[in-house]
Amino acid sequence: MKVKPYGDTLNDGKIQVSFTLPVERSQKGIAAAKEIAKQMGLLDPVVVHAEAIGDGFSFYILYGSLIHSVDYDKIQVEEITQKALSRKEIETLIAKEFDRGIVFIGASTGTDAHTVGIDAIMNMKGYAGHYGLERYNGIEAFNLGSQVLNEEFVKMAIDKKADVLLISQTVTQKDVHLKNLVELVELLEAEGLRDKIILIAGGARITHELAKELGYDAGFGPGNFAEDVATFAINELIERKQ
Ligand code: B12
Repeated sequence: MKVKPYGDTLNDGKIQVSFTLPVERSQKGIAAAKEIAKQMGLLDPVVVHAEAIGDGFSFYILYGSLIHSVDYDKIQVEEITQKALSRKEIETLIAKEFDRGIVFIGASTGTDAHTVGIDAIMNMKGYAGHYGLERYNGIEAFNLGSQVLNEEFVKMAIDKKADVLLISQTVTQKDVHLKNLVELVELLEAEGLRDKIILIAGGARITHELAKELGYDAGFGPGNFAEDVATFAINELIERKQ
């Protein structure tokens, strides 16, 4: 099945795009923005907003009809399909399967100062009505905060005998998140820990597919909560016990 975006009537291809150009706001800038939209595959682009944003830069919003479509049947994604258990179900499962607390250590690592994502997953009060891991019986959750160096993180994992490591990455400028995530995998491998630990990444631009590519067991983006992560991690621990 071929699909393309639509705005008014199905398959009209109508989309909105916005971008910044390193030129003054001017008629020439507007014409350049239109030309770029055409090269992107937009028919009849219209510039609906053009604004100067400081010396030598301008911002544009355009509408147009996209000529491209995709074959939806051919799209394949790697995703976590298991349905999240409730907090109570997870607590019962831990009590049944383990005679000890399960240790989760989390942090926003490297230079990343964004804490809201990892707090959403770990903190007692949780996020959007979903309690965080600190609230769960049977889980010992250690949230190390932000800007934690990978070396410190690994040391903590060893000291606390972590079962699960949670890494949050938000800043993606110059792909710094990729470098940082890969470095952690390499450090864990060097310590002989990688296979003994469940390694999970999360953040606004993290997908399960990307996380797997980088050597993680799973990745969680927006719309996921503590119970999604705990369900995955506890089921994975049970599977590895067998
Ligand atoms: C708040 C914020 C800040 C605050 C952070 C305060 C704090 N204590 O966290 C401050 C002001 C410090 C900040 C600084 C910067 N920020 Co900022 N920030 C934001 C903002 C507005 C909100 C992020 C947020 O809190 N989202 C809410 C949480 C709940 O969502 P989330 O992180 O996606 O988390 C969910 C999931 O992803 C997942 N999840 C997240 N982590 C994890 C981890 C695991 C293990 C799991 C399982 C799941 C999981 O679960 C959560 C719940 O569903 C965003 C813009 C936006 N609206 O998103 C920009 C944004 C992230 N920031 C950005 C930038 C560029 C910066 C700065 C570099 C700006 C600068 N030039 O100084 C600095 C970086 C500082 C640094 N060294 O990291 C950019 C990033 C762009 C990019 N592609 O890299 C954004 C997108 C803004 C933008 N449009 O430009 N920022």
